[in-house]
Amino acid sequence: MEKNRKDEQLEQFRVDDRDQKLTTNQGLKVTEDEFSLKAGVRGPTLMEDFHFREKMTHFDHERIPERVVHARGFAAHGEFELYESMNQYTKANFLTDTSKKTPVFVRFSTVVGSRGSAETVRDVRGFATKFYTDEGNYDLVGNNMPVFFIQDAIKFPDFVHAVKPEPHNEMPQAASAHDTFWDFVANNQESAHMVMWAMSDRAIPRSFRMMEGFGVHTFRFVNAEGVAHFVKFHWKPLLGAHSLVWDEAQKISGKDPDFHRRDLYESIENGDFPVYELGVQILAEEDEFKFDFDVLDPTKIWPEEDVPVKLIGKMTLNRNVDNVFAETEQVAFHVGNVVPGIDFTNDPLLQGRLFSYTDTQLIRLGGPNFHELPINRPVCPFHNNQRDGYHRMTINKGPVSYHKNSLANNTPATSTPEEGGFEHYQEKVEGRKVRNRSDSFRDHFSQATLFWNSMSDIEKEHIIDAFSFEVGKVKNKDVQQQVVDMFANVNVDLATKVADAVGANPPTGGGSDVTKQSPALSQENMVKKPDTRKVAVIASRDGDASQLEKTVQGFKEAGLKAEVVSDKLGNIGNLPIDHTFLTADPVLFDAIYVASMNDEKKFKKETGRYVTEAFNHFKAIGAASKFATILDGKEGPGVVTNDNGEQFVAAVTAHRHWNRDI
Ligand code: HDE
Repeated sequence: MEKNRKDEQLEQFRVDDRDQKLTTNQGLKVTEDEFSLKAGVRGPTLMEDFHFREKMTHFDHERIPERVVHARGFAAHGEFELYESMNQYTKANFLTDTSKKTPVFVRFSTVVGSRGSAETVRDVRGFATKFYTDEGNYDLVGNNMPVFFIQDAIKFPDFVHAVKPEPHNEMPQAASAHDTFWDFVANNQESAHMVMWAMSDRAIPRSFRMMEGFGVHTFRFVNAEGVAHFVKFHWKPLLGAHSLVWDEAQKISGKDPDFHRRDLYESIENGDFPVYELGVQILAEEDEFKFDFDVLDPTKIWPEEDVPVKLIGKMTLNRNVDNVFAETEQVAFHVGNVVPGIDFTNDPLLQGRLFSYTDTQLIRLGGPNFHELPINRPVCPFHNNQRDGYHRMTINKGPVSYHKNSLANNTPATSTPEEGGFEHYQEKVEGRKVRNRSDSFRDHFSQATLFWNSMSDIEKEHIIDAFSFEVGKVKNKDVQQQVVDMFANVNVDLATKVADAVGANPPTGGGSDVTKQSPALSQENMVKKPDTRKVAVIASRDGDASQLEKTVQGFKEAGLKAEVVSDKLGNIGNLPIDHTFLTADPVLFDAIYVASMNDEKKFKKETGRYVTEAFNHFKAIGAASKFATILDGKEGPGVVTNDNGEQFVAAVTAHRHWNRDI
C-alpha cells in the first residue's frame, strides 16, 4: 500500500529489533541477559550491574496512568476522502479539496471500564478521529450516541464518579448497573434522553465496524467570506449499525473479552476495510431559534427528518498499528484541535471539554511535550516559542524564543487569515456573569420520548429488559422508585413494566404527549449486508470434504466469513479446521451452519449446543438437509434446513430473526 504523509512520518520512528544485537540503552553490546552480576554464583547481586539496573528500572516505570474515562480502546489508521467541496460552508482545506486524501487515526473505546476490561459491556463507545490535515490536526472526538448525560461540563466529574466502580469496594467493573449511577440519573433528570440510548441496543454494538459516530455538540462551519453555519457531525458505517443481544454480550465478555478489537484487527488484516461516511447536518445561523429545543443543548439531537444528513466524504480504516502503546495509548485527542473553517459554539459541555483534554494529557503523558510523540505530530510543520519541559525532543536552534523580536526578524511569524491563520469566529457575546442554565435547556423528556417512539417493538422490549436488569441490580429501593417515577415522564408503559420487574410501585404520574417519531433512530431501518458476517460451519473430520469445500466457497463468495468448527483440529480435505467446539463458542459467530456430523454422542451434543444457543440469540441457523434433524424441530424465520445456500445467506444478512418463540 502506498504510504500517506502520516505513515511516511511514522516510518522515521519505527524500529525493527529483529536480527539486531542486544544492547543497553547506551548502545553497549550485552554479553549475557539471563544472569545478574553476582559476587560468587550463589552470592548477592552487585550494585555495579548497570545492565540489570537499567533493565529493571525501565520495567518498573513501564506503566502510565490509564485514561480517566475511555481507558479501554483500540485504534487503526486510515484515510479520509471528500466527495464534494464544502467551500460554501467551510474553508477547511480537507473539506474543500476533493483531490486530497487526508490521513486519519481513529480510536474506539468503551467509557467506564478500566484498560483491561471486557469490550462487550453495556456502555457508550468513544469514536475519536484525528485528521492529519495540511493545516494542522483536526480532532473529531465523538461517541456512538448523539447526545450526552449532562448539559454542563462542571457536572462531568460527578457523572463519572457515579458511573465508575463504587469507591468503597471498586465494584462493579465496566458497568452502570449499580446504585450510584442510577442515583445520579434520578437526581439529574437531564440524563433522561442519553439514558434511553444507553439502555438501547446501541450500547452493545456488534462491532466497531457496525456503529455510527456522532460529534454530539453543535460546532460551527465558517467559510472564506466569514459566514458561519451551525453543524453537527455524523459517521455512518457502510455496513449499517447493528447490535448484539444482552445475554450474548455478557457471555462474550467471558469467552472473548477482546471481541471488538479482534473483530477490527482481523478485518483490517484480511483487507475487509471498514468504511464510514462523514455526514453533516447544517443549519443557517438565522434558524437558531426555529426549533422546540435549544440547538446548543448536548442532550438534544436534530432529527434527521427535520435537518437532513448530507454525506460529504468517506473514511476507510486500512492499517493496524505497529505498536499499541506507542500509538493507541499515547495518542492524545482534544476537541479543541481545530483548523480554519471549523469553530466552537457556546454549548456549555463543549466549552468545558476545551479545558479538560489537554489538562488530563499533561498528567497521563507526563508533561507538556506530548505533541512531539510520533502519533500526535501534525504532518505540517510547526514552529513557535514554546521551549523545554519533560521529554523535549526537538532541538530548537538560535537565541530567540520570544515574540516579538528583531533578532530573528520577528519570526516565527503570525499569519493573516488569508495566509491560513486561524481566526476565531467573531460571535457577538454579551451578558452578566451567572451560574445558571438557560430555560431553553429545561425540557429533559420530549426527545427521550421521541427516541422511545422511534423504536421498533423488539427494540422497545430490549430497552425494558435493560432497565429491568440495571435497576434490578440497584439495592436501594428509593433509588429504584425514583427511576421508575422519572421514566414515567418518557413513557408510562416503559416505567410500569420496569416497576413490575424490580418490585417497585407503578408510577402514579408521568406520561408524555410527544407522538413524533424519527425513523432514522431505529437500527431496524439500517442497511443490512452479508459482508464479513461470521458463520461457524460445523463439520466432522470424516464428513464429505468436497461438499464442505463447496459450501464454504459459496459462503465466501456471498461475502460471509466461514470458519470451520469441529471436535478436533486438523484438516477436512484441503480445508483446515479453524476451531474446536472448545476453542470457539456460538456467541462468537453471527450464524451456525451444520455441514456434516458424525454419530459420536459428544459431537452431536456440542453441535446441538451451538445450534440452540444461536437460535436463542435469534441468529440464522442452517443445516445441510441430510443433517436437519440436529435442528431439533427448530423452525420459522432464519432456520434453513434445505441445501439452498442463497436462502441461508439471506437469513444471515437479516442479522437477527426476532419472531421466534423463545
Ligand atoms: Fe470526553 N474525555 N469528556 N467526551 N472523551 C476524555 O480525555 C470530558 C465527552 C470522548 O480515545 C478524556 O484523553 C469532559 C463527550 C472520547 O483517547 C477527558 C466531558 C464526548 C474520549 C475527557 C466529556 C466525549 C474522551 C479522558 C464533559 C462525545 C476518548 C482521557 C464536558 C462527544 C478519546 C482523555 C481517546 C476522553 C473529558 C464528555 C468523547 C478526561 C470534561 C460529550 C471519544 O479529558
